[in-house]
Amino acid sequence: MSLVFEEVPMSADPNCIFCKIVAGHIPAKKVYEDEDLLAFHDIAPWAPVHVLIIPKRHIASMVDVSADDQAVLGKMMVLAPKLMAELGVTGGFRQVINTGRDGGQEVYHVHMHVMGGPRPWAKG
Ligand code: DGP
Repeated sequence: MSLVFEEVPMSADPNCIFCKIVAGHIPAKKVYEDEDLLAFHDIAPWAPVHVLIIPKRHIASMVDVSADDQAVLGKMMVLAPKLMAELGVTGGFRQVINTGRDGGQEVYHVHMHVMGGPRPWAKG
């Protein structure tokens, strides 16, 4: 007789602020949501329009991504220009992912900063 253990994916970290936003335990100004992604306005914007696009599944940083994450990371890239257009950004935008201490990452849940609006604004 063999025991079969169901694999439980590590999809949320109870200590992660972005997982709490995904779960609705912390409010955020959401601009997009589907089964894989959430996008919301950054609480401390560097640009006139500054949103964060995150995978709902907890991935601590870009050094933790695997081949299984390719589709969701691609969705984040494809969503960015659509969101900027919806938010009225017409002159272009920047996409930034900070990774690790030396990359300036403060929140350890993968997120893409998408920043647009009239310049000048700080490069961040
Ligand atoms: P980074 O340095 O790349 O880890 O950027 C983290 C960003 O997350 C930073 O620009 C501020 C933003 N942020 C941190 N906590 C919250 C929060 O509770 N709500 C929102 N909307 N943004 C947050």
